Amino acid sequence: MSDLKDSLLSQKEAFDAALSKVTDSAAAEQLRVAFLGKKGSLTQVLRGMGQLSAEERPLVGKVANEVRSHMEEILSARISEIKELEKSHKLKREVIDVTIPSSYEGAGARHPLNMAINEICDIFLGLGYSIGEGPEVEYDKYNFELLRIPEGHPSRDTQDTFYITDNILLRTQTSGLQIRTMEKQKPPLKVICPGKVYRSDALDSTHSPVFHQIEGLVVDKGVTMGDLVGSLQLFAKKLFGENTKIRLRPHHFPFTEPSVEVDLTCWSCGGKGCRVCKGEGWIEVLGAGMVHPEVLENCGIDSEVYSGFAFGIGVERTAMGRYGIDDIRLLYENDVRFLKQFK
Ligand code: 2U9
Repeated sequence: MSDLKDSLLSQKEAFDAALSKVTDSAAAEQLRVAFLGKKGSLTQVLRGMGQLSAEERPLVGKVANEVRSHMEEILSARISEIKELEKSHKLKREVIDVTIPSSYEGAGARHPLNMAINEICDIFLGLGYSIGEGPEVEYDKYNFELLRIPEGHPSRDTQDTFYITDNILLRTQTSGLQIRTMEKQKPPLKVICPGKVYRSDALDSTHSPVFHQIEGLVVDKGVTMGDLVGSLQLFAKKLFGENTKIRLRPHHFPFTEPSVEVDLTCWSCGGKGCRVCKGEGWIEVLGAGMVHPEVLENCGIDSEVYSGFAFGIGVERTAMGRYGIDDIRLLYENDVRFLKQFK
């Protein structure tokens, strides 16, 4: 009996000594398991009680209970102390010095291309158009076929593009979106589609293999070239000022007939001729035309009943004119010294 009692007391001493070295929660838990756990050393000692006589058992049991309660109490007191200490260390570690000078560089600015897109879209929203957006990865059918640009057509060369498979490509124009709109909705239709387009062009001061377009489409009964000219005239005045005039030159696009290229009076000299317009007085900004009847029919629209006009605006060119940028590459380099100027 006295052996067991001695073991219990030496367990207590060993526990007290070990506890005095415990400084964190993990070590406290280890200690609990080592002494009080199922396989802990105190538990092992208590197993020996089965061999004691009926008289001895309550006496040793009393000591055993005292030792166990003692261990549990001082361990839980130590754990509370450690928790408090850990909390105060954490608070000290995470303290934020609000007096340290900030590395904040100020709010960013909208990119000039997005500024131009927003400005142009706002004008057409004001004219009752809705805005459509669609996939940059497009089927050949939507990018070329339904727009009267079959395989082998020379205009596929000028729009040489990046193919993903034989019939899936990076769109060269946003027109696929207008086709999808016509397939889904019956006229009257008035949409503009802004977005990125891709062509296999080398990068220089005026060309980029990725650029932005805004294409517009209006389809209704009795839409005429006069409506197209009036709409573009209004657009030019809103974007570049009341004195801006437009000039139409005959052109060819497979998807419109007749087709035109549209020049605006130079935003720099107002038409007199200067360095910006290379002495011309005019700057080419967009292309347009009456939607080819076959394109309407390709989308299930009766070309005997409906007609429409379409136009395409090069966003880079417009932004460069609007904000006086002389090299397209500046728009893609993301140099903050350049971008900061548009705040
Ligand atoms: C449908 C039918 C016709 C869209 C049009 C142009 C003329 C045009 C250029 C402007 C500068 C491309 O970004 S650019 O290089 N675009 O000249 N785009 S008419 O005609 C359509 C569109 C959709 C269903």
